Amino acid sequence: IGREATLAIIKPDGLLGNYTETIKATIAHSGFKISREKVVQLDEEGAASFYAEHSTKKFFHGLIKYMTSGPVLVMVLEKENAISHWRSLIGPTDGRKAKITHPDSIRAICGTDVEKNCVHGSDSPQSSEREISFFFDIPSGSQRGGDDEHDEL
Ligand code: DAT
Ligand code: MG
Repeated sequence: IGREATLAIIKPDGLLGNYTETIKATIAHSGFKISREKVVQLDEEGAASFYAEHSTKKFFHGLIKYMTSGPVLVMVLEKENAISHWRSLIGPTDGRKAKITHPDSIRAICGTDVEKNCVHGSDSPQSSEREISFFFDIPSGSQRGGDDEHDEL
């Protein structure tokens, strides 16, 4: 298994609640390299497109409202097994349940409930490729996701 890249997002409540330093310390201690990062204010269209797979779910509207409620910090994390390692560090989707079943996970520390869960992680190589190119230029130069003026903070 070679080096892999995954997309991580610190969602609006995570940024607002000053969890960025704690989360970045976990990222560094766990051996990831942050190869790209930027702060983005998603609009409704962008958030809906990013979460298109959930567009028929009843929580979709709330999810879009939450994800557009303030800026997010988007990062590309690289290491061996980055996708599954980051998913295991963030813990289960429901931040409230995470506090009981995975108390050391990031969502247990900064998540509130199943909607406001503070962080995102790609769930497969296919989604990580799609999600990274949604926010960042890929080397061939195609553009998606907008707001690239705020690249590389
Ligand atoms: P994950 O973010 O763990 O991959 P997911 O892809 O199933 O979870 O859902 C995407 C986001 O949608 C999730 O981070 C928070 C929100 N969400 C998921 N299930 C929900 C629910 N039952 N009620 C409210 N929001 C939900
Ligand atoms: Mg998901």
